[in-house]
Amino acid sequence: MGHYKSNVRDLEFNLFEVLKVQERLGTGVFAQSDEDTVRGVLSELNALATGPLAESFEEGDRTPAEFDPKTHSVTLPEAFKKSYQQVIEGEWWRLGLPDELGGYGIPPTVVWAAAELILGSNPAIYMYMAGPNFATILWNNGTEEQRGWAKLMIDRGWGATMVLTEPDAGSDVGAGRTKAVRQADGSWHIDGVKRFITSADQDMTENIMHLVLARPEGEGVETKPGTKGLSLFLVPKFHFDSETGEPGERNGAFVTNVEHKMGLNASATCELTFGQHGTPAKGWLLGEVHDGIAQMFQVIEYARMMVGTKAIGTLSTGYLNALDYAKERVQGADLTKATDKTAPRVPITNHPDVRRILMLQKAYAEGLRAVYLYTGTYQDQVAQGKGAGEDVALAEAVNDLLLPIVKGVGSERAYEMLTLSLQTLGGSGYLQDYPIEQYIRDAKIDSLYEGTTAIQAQDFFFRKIVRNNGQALGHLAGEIQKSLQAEGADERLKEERALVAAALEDAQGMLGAIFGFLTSSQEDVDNLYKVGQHAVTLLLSMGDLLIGWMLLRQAEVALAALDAGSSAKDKPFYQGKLAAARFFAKNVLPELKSRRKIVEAADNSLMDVDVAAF
Ligand code: ST9
Ligand code: FAD
Repeated sequence: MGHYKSNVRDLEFNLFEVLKVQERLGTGVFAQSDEDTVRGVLSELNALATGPLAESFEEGDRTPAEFDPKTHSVTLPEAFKKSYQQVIEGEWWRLGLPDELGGYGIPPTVVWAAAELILGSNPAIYMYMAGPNFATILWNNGTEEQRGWAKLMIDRGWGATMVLTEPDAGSDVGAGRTKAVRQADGSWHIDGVKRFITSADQDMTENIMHLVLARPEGEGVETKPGTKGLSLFLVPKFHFDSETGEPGERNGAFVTNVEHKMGLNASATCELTFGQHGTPAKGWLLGEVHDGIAQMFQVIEYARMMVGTKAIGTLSTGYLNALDYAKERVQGADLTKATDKTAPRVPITNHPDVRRILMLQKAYAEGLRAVYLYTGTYQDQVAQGKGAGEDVALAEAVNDLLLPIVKGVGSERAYEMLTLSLQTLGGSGYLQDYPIEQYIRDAKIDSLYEGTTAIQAQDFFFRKIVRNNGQALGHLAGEIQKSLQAEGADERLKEERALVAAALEDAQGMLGAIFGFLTSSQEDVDNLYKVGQHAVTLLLSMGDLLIGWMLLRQAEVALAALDAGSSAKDKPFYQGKLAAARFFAKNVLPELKSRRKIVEAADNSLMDVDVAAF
């Protein structure tokens, strides 16, 4: 038995019973797919994920990627490579491609549901599958010749990387010093050292296309500071025949170190050095335009959604492993019989505190899954609207608003809840006999890469709310209000509905206070520090509000299904939906009130503390 416990029933519940993805299938850009295709995709991929993909999860951890400094090469464990080959041979990477590049015309909601299965069972495999997906960046932004390279990347199964970070440029990408100098043949020589680059070498693909941010300089090039001065260059590991893709000479981009990490050990995290080992690192400007950061953000937006989905998928399997254990583990007497030393010993699921931590894990795992899939519905709208030539500005803005929640809240809560998954197993959870300690180590990275939580929170407030004039947020609040006030709403959920309404009010109050700090910063610039102090609280609170709302919507669907007479198999599933919504509304949402009070009472005493006093 592999470690991975998927939840296809919940994926299908979200897709078909709550979000009604079937209404979009078979229409417009999704004309190729129908409900059977989608159920088939999930069921086939589930078999692969719980079987062959999960199989090498542990070995990838215990036998990490190996680095040979003499050849600048990385070798991965055999079992891991076998798992990777199976997902490649099954052509699962096609799921994320547009039709014209050989995709299946499946809505993004479904693609993300499918992605959860790979990301939950063996996330490093997903990371190495970047080639075809990143080829779409060349396809969408490249010259005619570069669009041909995109096809080669897909047809020949190349790997790909996103290369931003440098030793002195992490969150602050604009501090990057790697430079690019134009050559007479139109190519560029890249020079510099990048660090922490995922998949920068491996022994599974014939070539790797690095998507590199560097600062162009030289005659006729205007050198600008910050992110706006960066351009995106295509730097292959091997030069290749532009027509056939046949690899030729080695290019001068060499892996010069592989990091020893806390987790996600099968995913090679590399230092990548350009042009400093006797061979020039030749790159080609993407699309022949100096618009690197905007182009790279097309990759980053995808990767942020992926990281959130990875965290949430890991939490889900962590919870389900903990649940299985708890049902079997017998320890102690029922609390009501605790004084009777001869009372029968009971499964730990009888203990109120074990129930508390299990229900908290369940509510967050299922609530966050609902949030990422809900985000996917806006990506569906964007794809469908673009296909029909419609204005998709609002759907794009709502998707943009939700991304830091999926990524920032997903990663923070998943890590927090996974510690409760471990706690459920008692001392056994601390052992490598169970997968949870690895889940925790593998999931910690999710709040760090693709922008730390602090960066997500600032992105959420400054860019996605303030710069958008609150339009996307207004739409979302309107959707919540609308569903809370819907006619004929089930009276049995009245209390939960009131708690979600109160949470919405508290979240809006919190936002109002933070917005006030921003406005007053025009008179006293230090008030910006108050925004900075509380941005993460705002992000996490908005996340809790969305989770509470999603769980309530699910409970409404579940109640209707129970009323209609659900099967014996489905009954506990729907009852579980009700229980999670009730628990979350009563035990988590009221916390927003005190968080709001804290934010409203913000001062800058924290900023006045001398660093020496910390
Ligand atoms: C990393 C990689 O960490 C981790 C692992 C990757 C693995 C990849 C594997 C993928 C696998 C795929 C497989 C597919 C398989 C499919 C199978 C299917 C089943 N949104 O605010 P300003 C742009 S990588 C959009 O002034 P600063 C925008 O152009 C490293 N665009 O920024 C803007 O201009 P304008 C990740 C945005 O103060 C311009 O930037 N590193 C956004 O100069 C300037 O904006 C990070 O994430 C946005 N949200 O710089 C860095 N924001 O305003 C984190 C900005 O005119 N740091 N732009 O529109 C940040 O994000 C900083 O906030 C900063 C600040 C760098 C943007
Ligand atoms: P720093 O930016 O130094 O941050 C340190 C702390 O300060 C954090 O808590 C941060 O939140 C906080 N902080 C920094 N600036 C601010 C601010 N302005 N406001 C508030 N708080 C702030 N990069 C790539 O380019 N490609 C990859 O493929 C890639 N893969 C990675 C894989 C792994 C395993 C790791 C560990 C990293 C990877 N990265 C990659 C780099 C990753 O994106 C960065 O580590 C991340 O963006 C944070 O940068 P940093 O590590 O330099 O931290």
